[in-house]
Amino acid sequence: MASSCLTKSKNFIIFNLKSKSSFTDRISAFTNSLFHHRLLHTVNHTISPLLVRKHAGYSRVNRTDDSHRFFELAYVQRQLHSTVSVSSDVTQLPVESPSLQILDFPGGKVKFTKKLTFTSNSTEERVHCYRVLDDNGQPFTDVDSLEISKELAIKMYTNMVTLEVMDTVFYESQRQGRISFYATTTGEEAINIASAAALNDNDFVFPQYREPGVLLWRGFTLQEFANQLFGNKHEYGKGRQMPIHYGSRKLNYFTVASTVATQIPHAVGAAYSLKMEKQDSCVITYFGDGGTSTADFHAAMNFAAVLEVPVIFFCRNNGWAISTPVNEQFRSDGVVVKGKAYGVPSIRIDGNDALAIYNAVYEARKMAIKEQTPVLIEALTYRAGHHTTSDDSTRYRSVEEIERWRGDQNPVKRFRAWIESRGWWNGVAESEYRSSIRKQVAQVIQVAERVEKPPVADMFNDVYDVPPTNLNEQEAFVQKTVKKHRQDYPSDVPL
Ligand SMILES: Cc1ncc(C[n+]2csc(CCOP(=O)(O)OP(=O)(O)O)c2C)c(N)n1
Repeated sequence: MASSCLTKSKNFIIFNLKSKSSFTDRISAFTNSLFHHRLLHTVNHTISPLLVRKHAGYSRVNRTDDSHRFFELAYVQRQLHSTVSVSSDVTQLPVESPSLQILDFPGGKVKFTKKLTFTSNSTEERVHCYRVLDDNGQPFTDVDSLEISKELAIKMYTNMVTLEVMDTVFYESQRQGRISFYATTTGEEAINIASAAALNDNDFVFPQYREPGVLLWRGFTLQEFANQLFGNKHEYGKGRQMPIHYGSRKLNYFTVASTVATQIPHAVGAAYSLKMEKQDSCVITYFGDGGTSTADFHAAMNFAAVLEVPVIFFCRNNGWAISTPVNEQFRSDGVVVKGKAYGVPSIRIDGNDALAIYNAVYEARKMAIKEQTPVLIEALTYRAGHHTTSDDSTRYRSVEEIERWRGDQNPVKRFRAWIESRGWWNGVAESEYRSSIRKQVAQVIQVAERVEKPPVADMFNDVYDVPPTNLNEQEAFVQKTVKKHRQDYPSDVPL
């Protein structure tokens, strides 16, 4: 009986190695027949090396199918062994063992299917967007349970207004030729301020470049912003970077690098160190929809998921990456679905609703720290300003589109409507506050403008402990050239 079954098994294997039909189904049918003959244990010990040997012969013929088939063979082999070891009475086994319906893969169990179906490239219904306030600033859901105090709400609102005013005045100063460059956060004020409000000051921030409001919330002064924009000697980067590349060691805000996405893997590394040190804090990194088209985003998401680090990936999906609209950026349902692919809990939120942002970041932070997990937030918003002062966005999108977002969807107006409906704010407070901030911003510009620039020598220090000779030579050359042509160089830059 045993030898006839062995012959049968050999024939079966040879047949299947030649056959183009589903190998797995045939293996399944074969093992079922073994159960039937009650000789599984005898065959099992003999069949394993046989399967592998036969397979080795096959692999020389067809390398592409090789790994597939090897996996199937090894799998069946393991299943046969485990079945025998589990039960001493094979008559008790069902005809179709459940273990043969499931692939016990190292990454988790997977059910087999007989259907040849590809996963869809799109979802019928897009992932829903969480919101708390409607377009008119009225509750879309239960606001009271969020327990937002009057003090917090006013602080959030006034910071949003400060950001708005700052943007307007600094933008104008660039147009007047007083600073070389600027980028506004127009349309993304709620993202900036409400996300910052939901964090703790000991959480680390790895920004892209459109999040100065997070610094503002943490106490970066208007003067500090202006010093950076004017690149004067009080600026922490010593005038080596373009305007808007803010940073503050004191406020746990890493200096803007503007490389769109390099901050994302850096954030994961920092979160990993927080995990190792068992800190009660997390990391947040901000990036635009354009940033998700880089390899850095994908590598960072995967690392974060596998290492289980407390990092919040905050994607400001503002519809545009300079002149590239999101529908030319990706074919997926935005960014939120990418979280699932990497095994990262994810949510899509209304990026123009301050309360939705606050609540989502607050909960994400709790999850990140308590469960030591990354979280992805996709905030749907709109870049209502030009990309930067080097851009004219009306060249690639309609004025009507911009106006619609500046009007109906304006996050500052929406939040104001809500605090006014609570009786916490009014028109008088509004105009007093705006005019006071406008004066303050004008004042810091005047101060920053008059402060001397960092010396030329600062271009050459802070990198090497002992500068290499070529750098010394370059510095000597610059000094000589500037001295020789003093009239061609700014007088407020000392040597
Ligand atoms: C690595 C890299 N590639 C390209 C650029 C040029 N660049 C600067 S901003 C930008 C668009 C980024 O768009 P997005 O990430 O959506 O952010 P948004 O400006 O819309 O806030 C590009 C391509 C860059 N700075 N760095």
